[in-house]
Amino acid sequence: MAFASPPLSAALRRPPSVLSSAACRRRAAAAADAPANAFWSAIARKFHWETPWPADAPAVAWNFDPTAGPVYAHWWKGGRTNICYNALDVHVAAGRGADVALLFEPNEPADGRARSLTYAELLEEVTAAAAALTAAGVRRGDGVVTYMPMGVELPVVMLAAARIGAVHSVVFGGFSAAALAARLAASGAEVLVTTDGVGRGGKWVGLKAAADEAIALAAADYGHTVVTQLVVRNRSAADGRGGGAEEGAAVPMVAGRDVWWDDALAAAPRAGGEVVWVDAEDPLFCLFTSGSTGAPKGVVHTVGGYMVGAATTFKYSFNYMPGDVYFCTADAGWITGHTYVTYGPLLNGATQVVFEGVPTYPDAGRLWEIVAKYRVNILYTAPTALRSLKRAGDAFVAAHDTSSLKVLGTVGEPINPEAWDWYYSVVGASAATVVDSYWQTETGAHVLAPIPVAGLDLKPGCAQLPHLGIVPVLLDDAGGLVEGEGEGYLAISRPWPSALRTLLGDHERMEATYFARFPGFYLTGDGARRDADGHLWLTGRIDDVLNVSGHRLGTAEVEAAIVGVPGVAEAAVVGVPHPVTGEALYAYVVLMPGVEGNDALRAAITAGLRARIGPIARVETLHWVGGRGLPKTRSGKILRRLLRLIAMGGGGGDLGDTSTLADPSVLDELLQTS
Ligand code: 6R9
Repeated sequence: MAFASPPLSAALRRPPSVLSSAACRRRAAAAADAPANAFWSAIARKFHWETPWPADAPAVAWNFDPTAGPVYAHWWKGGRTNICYNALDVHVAAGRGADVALLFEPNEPADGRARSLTYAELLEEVTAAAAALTAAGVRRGDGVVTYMPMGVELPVVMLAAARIGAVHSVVFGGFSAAALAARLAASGAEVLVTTDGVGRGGKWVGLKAAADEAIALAAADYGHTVVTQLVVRNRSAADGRGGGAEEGAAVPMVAGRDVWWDDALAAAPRAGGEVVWVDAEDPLFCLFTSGSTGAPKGVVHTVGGYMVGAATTFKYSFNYMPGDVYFCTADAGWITGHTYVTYGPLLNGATQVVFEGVPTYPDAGRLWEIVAKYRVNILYTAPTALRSLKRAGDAFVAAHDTSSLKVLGTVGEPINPEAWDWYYSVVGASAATVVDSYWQTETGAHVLAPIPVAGLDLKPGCAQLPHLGIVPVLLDDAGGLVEGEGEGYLAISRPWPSALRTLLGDHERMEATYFARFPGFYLTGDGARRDADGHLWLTGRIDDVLNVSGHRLGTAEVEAAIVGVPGVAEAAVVGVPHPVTGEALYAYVVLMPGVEGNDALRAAITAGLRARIGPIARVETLHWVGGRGLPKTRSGKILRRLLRLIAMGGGGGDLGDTSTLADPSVLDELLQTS
């Protein structure tokens, strides 16, 4: 076992009881800090610290109340460590270098690219990669952006950046050039690491061409220069110079800027890959995610707390035992791939499968084939994947031996009881436990989960219990605590190690988004209900964030992309339930006078969304709005509640309170056109 931890009971605490004033709440919080500090510090000490944090300092110093001063939470500040060293060197030094770290499974089951890497081999690759980044000018605190598919190289680059104290910003390979350009500029990174392309299902997706376009856009639109682009060779022609985006075709390289990854590694000096010891509160990465308003937010996580949170939640949520084989289907372009592919498993010295492809290619048995091939014990995937695989039929599961499975994790959105039952009874043959993990990019690690060792009766569709050291509360509109059974805004009342520290370049936005409405609490943006057993059920977002196939999309960014299409005057987007993707986009579009809503305009909107965001932003239903426009209040606020009801079929004729509408006749028109 990579590290042992104190008993679970120390951290499985109930929320504090009713507290009457903010001052009283703060006093109680300070008193409640002591056991939590001791608990987390006991775990933190299991890691390697080059310099321990000051002995007389508390584990955490914090303030969640913006009316009392800046919001912050610092864990083990002053201690110096390195997360890459803890994920790799520690295991090799302890004689576990021959243990398998990564089992790479390619998109095509039998194309000969499957390979495995031991901890010693992974350390060698990461050390060389760190030297290559150093040679490219990357130093402690600098940004490195990646735009890569899932594979071995993505975690290698992330770990290499961490090794030299750089800050990685992974941009999902499915985002468009425009989305990448905005993130490149926001991150300030001068080094971009990309890939020639990747096979995804039956298609070859060229990434280098989009990366080139993004670099040009970043320069033109934001005045931002990418100095070096490192290009991982996946399957471009071996000579690699000049050509297109087809699989096996050559890729054009810009002299002086673009360097093949393997050339960079070969040329990298032996020195330069050494571990750079950083403060626990140095930034580790920035990951962009969608908010309810404006541009995507760059969520910043720091080294020490994130390391402790990622490792601890991986171990307990999945009841990880040495020797277990773990398989998470997430792409490291999302937070799940950061915490539960790159960092959590490796910090525990685990063996994991890294999968390049999709669950439905060549057929819907692909995941079960991988489970059987590697005797996977712990599987972690998303409800949307389960729903589409369930639709394909049980025979795909039955064709493979999945009896090695002991833990079945799910994440990304609420799991509907039908998908849960199928996961439990068909995939797990009623012999494995289902762990529905609730968390967010901002929380860095699991927040609610039915931890298997807690000996719980599982409830399908319920994330159930607070994770270690998490104190969730439900708040009502006035900010009062909802005690006992009831529903409210899900918030967290005390700091936890892997919490976000800030939003890149905009600390005020971080305070405004998560702390201003209910001072003293981190507001998740989700609603939840507490049942008679005290278990928590997520009820969905309470803001304008949509969740399509487990991917977060802000209504504002989708609407901006639609309004950018010539002929469109205004747009409003809502989410409606969908049997496979969980939620689907339903867009109300108001056209310019004289413009007609037809197939050509529909195609232009689809293309506009792809260009501004990427293929994940797909509108399921387009609703051309008539001359009366959208339902608005007198102050011009769009009444999304009404739009949601109409999108779902008109609420059976009952639209509830419509008295705030400036012009009630818009409703009749919308109902007639739907
Ligand atoms: C890890 C991740 C976060 C949002 C979150 C919530 C939804 C995630 C969930 C869940 C119900 C679960 N969400 N897991 N809702 N049950 N088990 O997905 O991060 O991309 O930041 O999304 O996803 O709405 O607020 P992220």
